[in-house]
Amino acid sequence: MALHARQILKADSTVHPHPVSAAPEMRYPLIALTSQLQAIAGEFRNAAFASSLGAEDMVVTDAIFTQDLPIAVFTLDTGRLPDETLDLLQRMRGRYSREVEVFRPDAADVQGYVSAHGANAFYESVELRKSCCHIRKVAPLSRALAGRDAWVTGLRRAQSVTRTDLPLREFDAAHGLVKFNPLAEWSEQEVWAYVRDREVPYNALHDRGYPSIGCGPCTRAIRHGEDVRAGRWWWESRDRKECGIHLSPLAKQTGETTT
Ligand code: ADX
Ligand code: SF4
Repeated sequence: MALHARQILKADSTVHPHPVSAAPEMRYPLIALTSQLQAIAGEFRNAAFASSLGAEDMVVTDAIFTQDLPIAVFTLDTGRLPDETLDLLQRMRGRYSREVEVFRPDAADVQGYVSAHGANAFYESVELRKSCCHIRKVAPLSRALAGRDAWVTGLRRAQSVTRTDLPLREFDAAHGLVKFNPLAEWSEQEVWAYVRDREVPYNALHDRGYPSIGCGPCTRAIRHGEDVRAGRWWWESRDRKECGIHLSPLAKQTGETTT
């Protein structure tokens, strides 16, 4: 199955995000997204979408829930999520008839880390940061994907220097599953055009300078002109800012996270 979003419906990311006269499908590739999700659900009986509850992921969730596609939606509650993210999860219950499944870290692993290093030891070194992410995100993700035959993300190429080669479909060797990134080609403007048009609920932090949102202690607002992921793990260098849930096959061999 070939997924070529721009061949199905061409949308120009340079178009103003909210032109009153343009039809929605001219401002974001809705038909392409719908076709991709339907194709995934048709090919895989047990696919799941991983949602961080960020704006991109609200787009994909809205498309899955409103079309009632047989793709499960889950989130990883690390135990360090901002209140605004938990509030969004609550608001979604009033909006959609389907539930977001929540996976949490192993309590003993969290306790072990906190006793050995301290609750906020992730500021001290990249190793301690990655091991916190491993316990709170990577291990719960493996549990969330157990028994699945494909998974879907809300990753976009334009988000980061580590994501510029992101394919629409790839094989995730780390989990032994096909992985889909249906928003790979979407621009930030297209994401927001969808959210505004369809009045999709979104995280209140997005209106306070947080384009990318992860755990509370590891996310800050960005300043004018900074890149969209500048507020994630801001004390680390740009090419390292990944939590380890998106591990490329090459990276698996070398033990590094890349995308
Ligand atoms: S991260 O690796 O830096 O944390 P980012 O926040 O950009 O990732 O999100 C990229 C994609 O990873 C999301 O679109 C989503 O598919 C997945 N993801 C990230 N965080 C979570 C989470 N807490 N729960 C579920 N999926 C997540
Ligand atoms: Fe831990 Fe920060 Fe990673 Fe969250 S983002 S799991 S708090 S290191």
